[in-house]
Amino acid sequence: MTGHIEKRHDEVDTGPKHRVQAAKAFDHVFFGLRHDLDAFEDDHHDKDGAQHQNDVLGDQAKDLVFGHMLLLKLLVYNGIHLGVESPIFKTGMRGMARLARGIDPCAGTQRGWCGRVYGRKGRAMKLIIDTDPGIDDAMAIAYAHAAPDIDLLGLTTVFGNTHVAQSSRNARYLLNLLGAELPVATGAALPYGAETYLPSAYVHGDEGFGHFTDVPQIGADHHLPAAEYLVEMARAHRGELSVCAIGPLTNIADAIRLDPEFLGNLAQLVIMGGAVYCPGNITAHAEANIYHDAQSAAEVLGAEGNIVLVGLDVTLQTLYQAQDFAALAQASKTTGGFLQDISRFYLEFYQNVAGEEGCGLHDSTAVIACTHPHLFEMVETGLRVEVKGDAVGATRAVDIGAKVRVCRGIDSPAVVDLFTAQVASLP
Ligand SMILES: [Ca+2]
Repeated sequence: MTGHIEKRHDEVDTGPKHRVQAAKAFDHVFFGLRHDLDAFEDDHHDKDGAQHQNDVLGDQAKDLVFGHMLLLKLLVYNGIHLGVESPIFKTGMRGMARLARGIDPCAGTQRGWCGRVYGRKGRAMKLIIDTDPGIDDAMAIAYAHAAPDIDLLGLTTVFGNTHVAQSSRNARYLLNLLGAELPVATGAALPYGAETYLPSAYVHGDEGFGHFTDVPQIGADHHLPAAEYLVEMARAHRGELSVCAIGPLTNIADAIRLDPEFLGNLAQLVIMGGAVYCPGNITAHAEANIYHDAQSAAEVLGAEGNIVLVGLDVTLQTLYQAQDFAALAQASKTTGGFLQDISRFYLEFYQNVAGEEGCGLHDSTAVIACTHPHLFEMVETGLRVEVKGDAVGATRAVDIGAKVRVCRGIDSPAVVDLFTAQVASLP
């Protein structure tokens, strides 16, 4: 086939007959590829329908797609010469354009030839993000929306970077910007047992989105409170739903308080929080998400379940710099442009307080850990969360209690590249 295509290129002729032939050749290979990928997918599902690990399937599928890319590249190259017009051809072209820019050609493809295998949403990981948007939350949500291996089902909001009402308003605004019609269920306004809460406005701005403070109210919240929504969704998608918590853990603890089976019903709970083998960021001992509701964190991390902790041990190794945001805004005018705008405040904070040229991709790293655990080195350990005293919010490895997988190492260039590739594919 390859030789045939190369020969076609040698005989290049822009007449209508050749255009039709080239379009047919392209469609022929395209449908052949689709057939192969379908067979591949079917072969990689257990007889009982259980899905293999997404990361394994994703990597193998990606290899397969890349194997076909050489052939497709020749077709596309010839198609350009011949002026082929075909909707399928154009879908392939977008993938090729991404490849030419060094970006995963499947990035953001939800339908179409490579999305079919690498991102068919029906078989992608079902995910709910519990969030307090928040600048790096906005980045993480944009990533989850873009990633073809994630089926984002909804958001639950919590106090944290801002008050919970603003978390929900910001979440709805962001989803509207992304063109994602998803439920937003509002959760806890206060840490467990607390009567007041004061957000750290110096990190994420007065209302969560940096200098952008007149965020419009768009849409309405889901009728269920966050914890009830989480419990219902975990029951409805028993064993299939992942939850990624990227704010204080109050909603997650509330869900466990409502339904002791909640964690057991989840495929996994991935938490951005903690600093097990490194210093904290809000105090010398504590990471902010854990610190803001240490009691809830202690209950969640002490419970039996499939829990992954993505803390400062790894997230501070994934710095995202001003030039990264600029490149993102260049590739993705609406989403990348928005993230660049709101990140200015965040980058100033990192510069002024930490002396860092760039911000940690905290929340996005946790979302990436849901689908790409092979990019992390994890240790299994019990955890104790200090709930009072000077070290409140500290997360310490202990030999007793329920086991949590703590991320201790990370392939940070791969995580940063993945984030960029997916978000850059958005409008
Ligand atoms: Ca957050």
